[in-house]
Amino acid sequence: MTNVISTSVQETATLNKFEKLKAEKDGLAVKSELGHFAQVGWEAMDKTDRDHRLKWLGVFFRPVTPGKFMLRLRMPHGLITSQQLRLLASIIQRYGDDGSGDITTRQNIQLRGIRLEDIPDIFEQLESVGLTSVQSGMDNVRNITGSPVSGIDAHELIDTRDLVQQVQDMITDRGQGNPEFTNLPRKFNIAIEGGRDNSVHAEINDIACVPAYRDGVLGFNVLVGGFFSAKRCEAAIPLDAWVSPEDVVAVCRAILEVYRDHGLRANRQKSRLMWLIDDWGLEQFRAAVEERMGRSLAQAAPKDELDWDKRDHIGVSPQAQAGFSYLGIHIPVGRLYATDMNELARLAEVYGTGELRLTVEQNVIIPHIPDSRLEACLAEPLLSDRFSVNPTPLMRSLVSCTGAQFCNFALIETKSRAVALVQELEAELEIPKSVRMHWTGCPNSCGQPQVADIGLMGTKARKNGKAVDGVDIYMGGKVGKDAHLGTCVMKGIPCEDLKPVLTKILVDTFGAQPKVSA
Ligand code: SRM
Ligand code: SF4
Repeated sequence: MTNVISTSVQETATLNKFEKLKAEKDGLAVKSELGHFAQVGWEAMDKTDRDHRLKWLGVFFRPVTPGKFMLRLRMPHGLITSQQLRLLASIIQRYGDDGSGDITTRQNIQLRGIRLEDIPDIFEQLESVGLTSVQSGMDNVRNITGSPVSGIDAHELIDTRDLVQQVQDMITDRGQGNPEFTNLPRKFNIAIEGGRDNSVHAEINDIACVPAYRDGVLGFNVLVGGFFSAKRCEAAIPLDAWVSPEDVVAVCRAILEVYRDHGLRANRQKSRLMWLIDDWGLEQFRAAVEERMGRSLAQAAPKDELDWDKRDHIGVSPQAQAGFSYLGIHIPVGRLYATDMNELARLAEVYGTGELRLTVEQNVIIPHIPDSRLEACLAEPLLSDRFSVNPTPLMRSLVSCTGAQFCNFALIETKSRAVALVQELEAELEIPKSVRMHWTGCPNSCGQPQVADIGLMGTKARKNGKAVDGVDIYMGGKVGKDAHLGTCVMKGIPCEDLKPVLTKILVDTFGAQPKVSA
């Protein structure tokens, strides 16, 4: 497969390990070798193909669980049908206790326990229901996010579902894999928001399109360069450009091409888009984007329309369509098993139209429930025995990255610890309103601690002269309108000492009170 990156970039950059492996062979090339890998097995196959290139197909070797791969799908806009969800359930079901799924912080699903020899068959099945996992890892564009209530939100400005699909189709050549965009300098995030409440955390994406009126016409202001990394975190900055919905695909393409051909490649710590913008200055960057588009960009509208607090969509909400509601179901830290997926699919079919949506808070929404069917739906055992539509204040907003259970970068276990600690805190405290706690197992910040009311980032702390599991604590993250990033307020708190520290924060800052025992 040809690699379209210009040779001059390859020649001039000091090639680090990742640039070398991409230059030697495009990641997508492994698509035609899956049969061979299945034959030789994961232990004998080429290590670079196994550990790195397979990620171009969304297949992740997990050093923590060797031989049991993770499959990261693409779920544009977080939209999924009951048929698709049932297929995902059937895929993990065959792996027994090893099989599970996680809803990710990008409205997406990752499957666990996958055997390499099953991948060709799984890919065929995914294709048959219109799903793909292509280009979901390494130096590719991640799942493209959009408001989870697009098309059903009475206050929505632009229905972005089609646009997000079009951008994904452009980047992945309709899910077949597109070598034009498989050798970016680094990962890349895109969000397209059409609602008023900034449901997608626009500010933490490399490209964010946010709704804005220009001369009375509704389109998008374009923000660029938002990202988190271990070394640096930045909110996106205005490109000072406004585009109509028809130009969204073109502007995304132009920015990606500029980034692909000019992004910094020598040092992976300095390869995200913002580093290029720093290097060139915004004016030069904007001019390069215009050149790629072959026309000048309109100046940004003076203000955008992100003027609401962020909603979490949990529980029942009326839809734009009279007589219908959507139901937000809380999935603790996004973890799903095959039985959960099948039950959620069943609920979507019985009470809705078979459609489901995923949120960046790792939850599920079932839309299109006739109001006359709500009572019966709410009485379903799944919503009392397993999940909730009215969770407790801390549990409601709990988000967590994968952590040590499956991720080799993790410095601590996150998901199970996050749930256990919330249960302990809620047993002792009355908490007047939801507090958004985000856990992330290492400084890569997949769990977005910087957007949280209280963010917890895994680290190694010292206690009695020994290294123990610990966290750095972030506070002050603001989401929705006027979003800004929180900052680190405490460092190196041992996890075993965390409960009293969080209790004090919840009491001092969030109005929590000790529960009066009966
Ligand atoms: Fe992430 C790498 C999981 C969202 C920043 N991320 C990883 C890897 C692939 C590392 C690895 O190979 O083990 C993790 C896979 C662990 C596993 O087995 O699940 C991983 N990231 C995740 C997910 C699953 C966390 C979650 O539990 O939800 C999210 C998947 C999203 C998706 O569907 O594609 C996830 N990662 C994020 C986000 C949040 C976001 O996009 O809003 C960020 C911060 C935003 C950003 O990227 O700017 C994020 N992940 C990173 C980074 C740091 C990037 C950097 O520029 O340095 C890495 C490390 C890297 O790329 O070198 C990373
Ligand atoms: Fe893994 Fe770290 Fe990302 Fe958590 S934040 S999923 S531990 S890379």
